[in-house]
Amino acid sequence: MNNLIAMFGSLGTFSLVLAVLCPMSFVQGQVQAQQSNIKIVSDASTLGNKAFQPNPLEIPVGTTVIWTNDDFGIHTVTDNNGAFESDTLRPDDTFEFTFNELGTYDYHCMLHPTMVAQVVQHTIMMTMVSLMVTEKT
Ligand SMILES: [Cu+2]
Repeated sequence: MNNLIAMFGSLGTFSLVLAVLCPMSFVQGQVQAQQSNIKIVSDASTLGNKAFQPNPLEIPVGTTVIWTNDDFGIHTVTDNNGAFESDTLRPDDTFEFTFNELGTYDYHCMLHPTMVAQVVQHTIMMTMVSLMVTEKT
């Protein structure tokens, strides 16, 4: 019986801690989710679908993605359907684009067409949840 009380006691504490921590980590997650990074890795021109990391990148709606050219060569970030297109990126150059429309974005490097990758927006359900949170804050 004492064990049971102790168990409920710690459960209560546990849920209290959860209740306090969850909204914070949820909001924190939202803030972090607003920006995401992709690297063009070293030797990218030979790496095909591993040239852009991470690939695929999954993001909630409204996220700004920042590409950084960590390679020694020059590259571009070019959407296959024209949604976005960088200038030529020299080493350490960056390019950013904010994704506001749900969908899957295939992109490549114009100078090395074998360099391909994908940015995927979350599902409609996830988008609705993130919109609700955004409106509240
Ligand atoms: Cu390239």
